Amino acid sequence: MEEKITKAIVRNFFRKLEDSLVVDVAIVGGGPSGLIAAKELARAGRKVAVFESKLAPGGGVWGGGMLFNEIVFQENLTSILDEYSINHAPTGDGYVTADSVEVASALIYGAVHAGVPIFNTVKVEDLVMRDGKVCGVVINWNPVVRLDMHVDPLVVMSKAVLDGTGHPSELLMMASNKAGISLDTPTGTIMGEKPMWMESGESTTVVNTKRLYPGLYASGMAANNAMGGFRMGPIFGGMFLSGKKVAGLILEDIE
Ligand code: 48H
Repeated sequence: MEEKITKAIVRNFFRKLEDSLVVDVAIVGGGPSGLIAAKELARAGRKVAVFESKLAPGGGVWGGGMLFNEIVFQENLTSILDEYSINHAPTGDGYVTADSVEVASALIYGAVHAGVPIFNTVKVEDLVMRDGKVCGVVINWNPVVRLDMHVDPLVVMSKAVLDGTGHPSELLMMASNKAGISLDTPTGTIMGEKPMWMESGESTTVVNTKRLYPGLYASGMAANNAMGGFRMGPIFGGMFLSGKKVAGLILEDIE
């Protein structure tokens, strides 16, 4: 029995990995915007893989507000929650609340069930760039990176790469600092996230969601950090809309 169980896991994991070495879209970060984009792109028939450095995808959803595990959405966006069969309760003043554990697990299930492999505990540590375009990601086990082990990474090639890494916008940082390229921001560099202003942050998250360089897109807080948007705390409508928007932009570009 021991041999069968081990063989089953090894075979199927490597089948999944080998099948994901060349994809249409490599999504980096399994936060809400990345997971929503993943499901949308897979539903549109694209080959997608998500790379998430933590053991549990879901990003900043799980913790709700200050570890109170509820998050808030605009009442006019409940159709997206309904799409994922997420329960929600009206606050009576234009918003709804949802259990953050239910939201995180629904988004993860939504992506995986749509056919997207999520490689958890895998950190993207670099980009592949060729002829003025981002065309892949460099991956390693996160524990290897955290333990500072001197281990060379592997590579996944893709037509598009999404930086869904949240506040630090890690991939855009790499592109800007390491490759020295000019991003499509007013300064050509990462402008830096601004302080809390919920209303502005919610709307600019969607506006800021865009292609920043050929082959390289940003969603959610990564897009806000790049474009100098305000933060918005534990309201997630903007993150959901950002994931949907970036999926549409990528689809248009890689058609
Ligand atoms: C692999 C990586 C890497 C890497 C990071 O932060 P997230 O939840 O992402 P968003 O932008 O979809 O959602 C933001 C939201 O959760 C939030 O923080 C809000 C609304 N904040 C408002 C406020 O005021 O603070 O998820 C990003 C994910 C995480 O799971 C990281 O572990 C992962 O990306 N990640 N994965 N390789 N190099 N870097």
